[in-house]
Amino acid sequence: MHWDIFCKVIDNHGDIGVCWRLAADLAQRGDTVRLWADDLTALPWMAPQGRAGVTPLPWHDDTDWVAVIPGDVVVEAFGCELPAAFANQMAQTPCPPVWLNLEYLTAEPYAARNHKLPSPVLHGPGAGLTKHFFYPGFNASTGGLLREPTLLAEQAAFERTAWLRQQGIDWQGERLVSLFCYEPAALGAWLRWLANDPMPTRLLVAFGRPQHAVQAEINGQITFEPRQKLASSLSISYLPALSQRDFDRLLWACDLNFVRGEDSLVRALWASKPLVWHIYPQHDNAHHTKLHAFLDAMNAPASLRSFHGVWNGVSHTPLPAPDWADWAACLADWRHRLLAQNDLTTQLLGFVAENR
Ligand code: TRH
Repeated sequence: MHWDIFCKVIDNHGDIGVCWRLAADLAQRGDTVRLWADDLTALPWMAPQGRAGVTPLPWHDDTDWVAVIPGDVVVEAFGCELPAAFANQMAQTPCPPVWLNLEYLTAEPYAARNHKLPSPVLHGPGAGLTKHFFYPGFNASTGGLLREPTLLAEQAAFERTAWLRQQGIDWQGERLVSLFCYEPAALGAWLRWLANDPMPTRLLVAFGRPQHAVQAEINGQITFEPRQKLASSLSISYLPALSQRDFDRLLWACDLNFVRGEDSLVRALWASKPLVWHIYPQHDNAHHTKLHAFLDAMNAPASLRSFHGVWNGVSHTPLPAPDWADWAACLADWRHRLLAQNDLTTQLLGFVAENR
């Protein structure tokens, strides 16, 4: 089948990150995809090799949509509105494409309630067609999570020492912690905790906002006591922008992953290591409810819940110490349950097959 996926980049890398993964997964399964995005600048580092079967295309206001014949399936990602001329083209096609609105990931109950709901288009562009909402999610009543058919085998064959060497990381067997976050209020407290822990840690800091946040803490605000312990307990490596493929491997290599947004969270779930999620903040604090729903779905133990509360600025108590064993058991158990549900791409393909 031929797919058209439309993506508007709001900020950060999650919108294009999710769309690219979906497009690449569809292509791996034999379909072809045109990925229309208003900002393609992340793809050269995120997917430097590209993917046979996926054609990234710029989505401009002045694109001549009348010249574009719609594919079999059209996905508008995260409620981005299709170009009016393209939607009208869809309505005029003798056998109109399946039209899907792929929503943001949440563990809140409305995802299951609204999953696959039809939305007839009564007027305006695309009038006469019906689009359907497709909700990714964490239980069998939702569309599931992206998980490529080859992911588990690649993970099983992964060799951490060799990969770290390839990245130029001089690993001496110390604990590895990845950091991909916005600007968490508790970052200073976490760096101090690591610096003062007797077990040596290497913090692998993702490029961009996490690096600026760490540098702001280190330069300006925190003092590590005693000084020697900084040298012996905490070392920091600043990473370049990795491809999505290597970003996955970073998560597999670490003993604890700090992730954010949507796509890195899902990848950290598959990595099956303890994780801490920095949720994308919303102005009205709607992310607080979303965070609690996520922790409930995970069956998070008390220490993981309170760590998340402080990390996300929802509570203002001191940052608790990680409970490594409890967190690892919780994540391993959740991954096991999540693997029992069909992945998002399989579910999308099933839905399209039923609705064409
Ligand atoms: O960048 P994000 O914060 O994206 C966010 C969320 O998607 C949020 O829900 C959305 O509303 C907002 O964008 C607009 O986090 P996320 O979702 O994890 O996306 C990061 C992507 O970048 C993911 O696909 C992994 C990829 N990545 C790499 O490929 N290499 C890297 O080195 C890093 C750090 C990330």
